[in-house]
Amino acid sequence: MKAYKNFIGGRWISSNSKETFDSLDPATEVSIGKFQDSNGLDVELAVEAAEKSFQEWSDFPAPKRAEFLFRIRDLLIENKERLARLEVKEMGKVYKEALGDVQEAIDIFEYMAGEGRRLFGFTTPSELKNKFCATIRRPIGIVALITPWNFPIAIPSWKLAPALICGNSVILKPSSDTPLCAIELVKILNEAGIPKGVVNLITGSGNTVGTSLVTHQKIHAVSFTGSVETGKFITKNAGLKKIGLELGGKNAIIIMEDANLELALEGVLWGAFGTTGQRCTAASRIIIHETVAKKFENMLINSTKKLRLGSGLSKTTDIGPLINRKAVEKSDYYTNLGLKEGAKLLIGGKPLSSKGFFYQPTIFTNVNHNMRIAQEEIFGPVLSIIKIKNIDEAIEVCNNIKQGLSSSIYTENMQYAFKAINKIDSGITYINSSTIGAEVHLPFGGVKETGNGTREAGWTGIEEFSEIKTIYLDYSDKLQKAQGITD
Ligand code: UN1
Repeated sequence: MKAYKNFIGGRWISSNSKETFDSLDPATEVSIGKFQDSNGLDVELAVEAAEKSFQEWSDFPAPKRAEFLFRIRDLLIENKERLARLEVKEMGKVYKEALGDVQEAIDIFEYMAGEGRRLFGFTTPSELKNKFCATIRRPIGIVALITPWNFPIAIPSWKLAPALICGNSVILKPSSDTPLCAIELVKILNEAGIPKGVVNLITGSGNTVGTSLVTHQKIHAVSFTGSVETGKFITKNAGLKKIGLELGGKNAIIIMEDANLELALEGVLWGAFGTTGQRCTAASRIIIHETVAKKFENMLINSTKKLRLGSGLSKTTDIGPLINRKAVEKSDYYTNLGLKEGAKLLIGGKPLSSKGFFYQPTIFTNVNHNMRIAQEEIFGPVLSIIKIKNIDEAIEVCNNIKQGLSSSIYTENMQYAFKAINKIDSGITYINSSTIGAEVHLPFGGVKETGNGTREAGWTGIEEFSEIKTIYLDYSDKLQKAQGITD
């Protein structure tokens, strides 16, 4: 069994702990490799390496840093199929979705490479004569990126690309469920010639490696995608670091009485069962007008029956496995809870008995919006249908959750659409499309417990990974005092 190493200061090295852990193929439960179960000492080494590299890297003009990012984009294109196959093996998502995941990485490196020739500050008039005011962007320093398993190439890339173009040095800690995807991504960054020590990768537990990164004095920013619980831990323990958080969602699709039901059906299947429900943006609640609910339920049951579970590498598979045994137990726990709470199970509700972490696509109806299955993030293929009487009730139910990442409404009515745009408490609202499929040049993130107000990707990704400096340049040759002070 191959043992993979950490990448520190441009070298592949073993952890000081001498311990390893396994990453399993979720479709077969077979280990795909051993990985370093790193400790605080490894974090120290990575911080030293990042510190050493920072000056040289941040001194490169940003358009020159961009050249590395364009090369990474090209290498990702060359390796797209290989990386997607690897991703299916380690994470389980179906091949076409894995290709999409790698494509998202390609897109963000391309976008952020373009930022190398922008990284805009602004100029604005001074209140005084012969004085010039402007802002510029500077890197933050050493930044820690802590990434999840559900987009094991795309999400590290969402963070790496802006962090690098802004001139930061980076320590990446990937999820212990998908360390190999991160290693292969970092190999590509290395092949593109990123200078030694600028990108470091440490595998290991959140408890040990994550905590060491979050609390380290020399690390000035942490970007994290994952659970609300860990997000709260980071907020409590990171001190005065700049923190970017992308946490959970309990996203809803609203279907109004005038909706194109065929179109809504496709959107629900894609949003609820795509990636086996394991996206922060996944739709886990359908909020539907009572007059079309019965008809839509029948359509949904018929289509769900046809979905085939299996290995993501098989062409006939619609739904891959969940990430691990715990995820299967969680989906099953919520199914049993839904039954206890009095919801009606329409279809699914069981793990498969075969090898692999498979769970049937599961749909509940007659769900009351206060039930725990309609309130808590399940991160599996378990969907709740809630009936409503009008648009105001739909929006109230939609907002009656702790988080607010994505949302969607199916309607032909402009007033309904604009009510959704203006009144739904979420970072993203789709009209006549599912809750998933965000594009990299637009801000990504959410409100309430989904985060702390930061947005990833697009221009906002630059804001996450840079500091603004304000410049006052006085060319009057005398001391001018602002705020009207004359002597
Ligand atoms: C996530 O699940 O954290 O919008 C990210 C989407 C994807 C990204 C999901 N582009 O569904």
